[in-house]
Amino acid sequence: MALTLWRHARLATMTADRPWGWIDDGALLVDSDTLRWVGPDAELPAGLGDGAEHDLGGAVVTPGLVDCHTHLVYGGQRAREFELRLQGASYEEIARAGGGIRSTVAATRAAGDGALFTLARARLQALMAGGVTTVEIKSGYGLSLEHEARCLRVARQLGREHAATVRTTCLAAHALPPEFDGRPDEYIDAIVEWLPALQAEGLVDAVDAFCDTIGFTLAQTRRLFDAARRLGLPVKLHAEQLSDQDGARLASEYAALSCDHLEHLSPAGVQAMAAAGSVAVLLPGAYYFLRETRLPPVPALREAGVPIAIATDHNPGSSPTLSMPLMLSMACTFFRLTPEEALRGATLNGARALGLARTHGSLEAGKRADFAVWNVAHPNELAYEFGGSALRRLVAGGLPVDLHES
Ligand code: DI6
Ligand code: FE
Repeated sequence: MALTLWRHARLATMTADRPWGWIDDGALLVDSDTLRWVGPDAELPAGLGDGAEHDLGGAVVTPGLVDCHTHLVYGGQRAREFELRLQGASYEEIARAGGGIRSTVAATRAAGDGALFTLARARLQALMAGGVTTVEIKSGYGLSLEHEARCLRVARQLGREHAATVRTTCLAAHALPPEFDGRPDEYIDAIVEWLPALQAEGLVDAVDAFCDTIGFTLAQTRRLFDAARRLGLPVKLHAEQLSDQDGARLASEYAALSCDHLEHLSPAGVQAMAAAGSVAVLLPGAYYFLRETRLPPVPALREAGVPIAIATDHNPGSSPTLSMPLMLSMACTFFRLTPEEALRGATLNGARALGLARTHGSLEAGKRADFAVWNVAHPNELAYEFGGSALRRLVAGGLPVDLHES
């Protein structure tokens, strides 16, 4: 493919050297799916040939957004559970009574392959309509070898059929399936047995667990992480969401890519994450939807130099949103991130949380040509507006995305 030139953009490259990585009148030179050159328009190299050229007329351009934590593949929905919570039942009570995650597991197992794919595809397209070009998709609503594999295959198929980059994470340790009632250790043994087969089929980029009072214990999480390590798979952890289990410290021992949620993270957990270089993935949609009141320790994370990412956590129980622009707003309003920190969290730091920082998440020569063109005059408006999407166009892997049918 010939070179394509995108000129006269106000570029928020999100490279680290200056606020927003700002370039006032910038140009992007795209070679196939890769950025060949990024810089001030006036400094464009000579002799580029006669490829296509687009004038962006001063529009703001950011890296394509990275949604580094989603549970996109599942059947059914949980609006009834939402009503029950409004009548006073808690998320934990519903989960302990066999609702919650388990009810989605039943709906997921009952859904046919085609239905599972169609539902997940519509969700991915909605995310892309908000500017997302990279998405992590977790399993965790199958909870058997057959059904976890089915969900991960759907995720892989989405990646093949869309311009977005899809990373898959095995979250079989999300909840205890009914057939293992009262036998959580045996369930962990089973996952440890499944992992090599899932990995051999190319279905797993990382391993995750839900370490909490209604999830799995530290010791169980450790056994799972040991198995991941034996297979050379990186780990992530749903940590300190509903209570402090010291999960972030455990995850740090395994150099986790990220610890996610973190409302109950302790100072020792912050230090462990800083030492391990793990990303703190904050999930304002779940904070909002569960009416959490405890805030993740953002000032401590900042001070310790822990990179902060934000993501939708899209799932039917605690965060049924498909809008990364809304997460930018909520990250600022609830968690007091600056608009620039929020955008960095939705781009470069999201890529770091997926182990993709060398190829994704910022506008730099050598990275993938994923970028979003916005109907705003300054990128701080992306976090300021809420409830809509100011996206004008999206380019993924160098190709314009049809936003009506991405
Ligand atoms: N924490 C969450 O917020 C989601 N999973 C998890 O471990 C909720 C999943 C659900 O309620 O279906
Ligand atoms: Fe989650």
